[in-house]
Amino acid sequence: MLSIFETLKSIAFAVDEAIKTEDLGYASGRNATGDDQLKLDVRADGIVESILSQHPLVYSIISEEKEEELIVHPDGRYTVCYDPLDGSSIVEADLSVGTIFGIYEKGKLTGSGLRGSAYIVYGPRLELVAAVRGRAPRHYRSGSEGLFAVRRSLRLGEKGKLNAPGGTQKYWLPEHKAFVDSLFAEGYRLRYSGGMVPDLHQILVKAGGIFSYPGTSDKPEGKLRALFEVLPFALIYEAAGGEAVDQRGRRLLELVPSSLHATTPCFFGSSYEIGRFKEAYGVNDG
Ligand code: AHM
Ligand code: MG
Repeated sequence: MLSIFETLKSIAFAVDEAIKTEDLGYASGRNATGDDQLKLDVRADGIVESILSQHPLVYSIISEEKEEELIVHPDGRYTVCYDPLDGSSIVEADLSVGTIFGIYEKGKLTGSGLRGSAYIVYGPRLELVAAVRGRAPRHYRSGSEGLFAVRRSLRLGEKGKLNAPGGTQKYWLPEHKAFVDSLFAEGYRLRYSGGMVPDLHQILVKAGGIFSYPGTSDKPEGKLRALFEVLPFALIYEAAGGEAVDQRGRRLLELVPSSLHATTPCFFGSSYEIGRFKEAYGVNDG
């Protein structure tokens, strides 16, 4: 597992270089979910595929940008699900974007099969966060010697100050609007860029708050994909001492996605905010 995390560092530098220097226009295709693809989505996908597929522990890779699983080492142990360029719609505005990885036991593409996860943030600095279950996530930041680990591991406090509410407000359910309004009434600050990687990273680095992407009247199952986006962050938030639940208050790490590209409502935060969410929605599981 640790050697896979090492491989992600090379991916970080290669994709960062592509974002900084390559064409931002649209490609001719659409991805597996029907989104228009940027040339950069395709390029980032190619970089991740070519580097990850060289690692002998990787049995297969599955990209958010592709329909099918690609088996690369039949004797390998893990399936790596990845979103090569999350938030690509905001890259033209030069906002931070990211790459997300979920490392699953081969044949177990479920919350319980997830063994480790990581994400890269392409911002003013290049950063990487990697975690296995039960150990505080390690935070790496770029410097003159490449990517180096910062001394402090990431840990969420009991309560934060930031609120990152996703989805189109017009379609929020009344209980969601009441919940978000109640946090602002308590003094929470809005921090939402439209990129889940920097938005969730900010809450982790500042040690508390909540990110939500709920089920809405137009998208009852939310927008974010379970295997590529939601479960990897669920592991990282739990490893940091926070919580990650679905709209019924169930732990996301117990989720069994119905298909490779299935989406799920998701709420990530420190324990106070997740407790407030459960009260507002009248859910107690988990
Ligand atoms: P993408 O994988 O197509 O880039 O979409 C995922 C992104 C997340 O990073 C972000 O949290 C969300 O979409 C923003 O969606 P919205 O604009 O509906 O708030
Ligand atoms: Mg994405």
